[in-house]
Amino acid sequence: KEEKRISYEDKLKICEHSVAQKLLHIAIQKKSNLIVSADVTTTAELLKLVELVGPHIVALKTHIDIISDFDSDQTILPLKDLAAKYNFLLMEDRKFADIGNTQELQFSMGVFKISNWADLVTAQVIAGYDSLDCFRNVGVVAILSMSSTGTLTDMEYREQAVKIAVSHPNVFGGVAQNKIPNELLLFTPGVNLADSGDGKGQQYNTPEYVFKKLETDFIIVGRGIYKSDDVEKAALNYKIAGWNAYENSL
Ligand code: S5P
Repeated sequence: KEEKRISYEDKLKICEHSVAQKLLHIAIQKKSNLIVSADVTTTAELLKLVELVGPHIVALKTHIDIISDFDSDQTILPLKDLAAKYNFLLMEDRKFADIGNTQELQFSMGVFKISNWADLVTAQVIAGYDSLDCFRNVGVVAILSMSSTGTLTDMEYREQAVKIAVSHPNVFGGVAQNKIPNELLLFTPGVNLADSGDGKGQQYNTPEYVFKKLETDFIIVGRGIYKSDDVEKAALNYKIAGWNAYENSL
């Protein structure tokens, strides 16, 4: 059954999770649905990127384990300051995929101590409903389907994954390349205005496509922005493209 695309204002009424509420308020305030994927590998590159894109984004998505010189004082403290200064959330794309006890350790221990700073995290649902119980005080975005060629997230998997996502109180959204129920926020990576793929299995769509066809709520853009010659201009372009695509899809 086709569900009608609804506005961020209407989503505020049905997405009750506190992190969903924060993201939606920021989106409306900043007129942005852009999440930058900061897949750079040093603290200096990360902080420089954030200074440029911070004003234009609702959240910064990190893969904190690719930062070669990670240090919680040097990396996380300034990142948190920038998040407060520019009003965006920190999304750690850890894609947890283990039993609850192991995920609990990966979430709060080790060098990254993700639970100390992330507002939201991504998690696979492959280990089942109970595996997600450990993510307290954080919002979980469930990986429901993937953007890469040959992904195993077929329709049967997606249906089961969505059941977990809508019923688990820690989960407020999903990463997917397809429509998902309105009570979840939809995050769509694999967005690029210039390329259709990266030669390594990634597949790209345009903002226009993902808002109109998938009714997405947030676009996730990595190389389209951080590899650009003018990073700030690229972020602004994607922000405007994303916002126009959202408005056109209403
Ligand atoms: O299905 C997915 C899920 C995710 S979270 N496909 C993805 O590409 N991602 C992530 O989005 C991926 O890990 C990367 O950090 C980002 C896409 O980066 P880009 O450079 O291809 O835009």
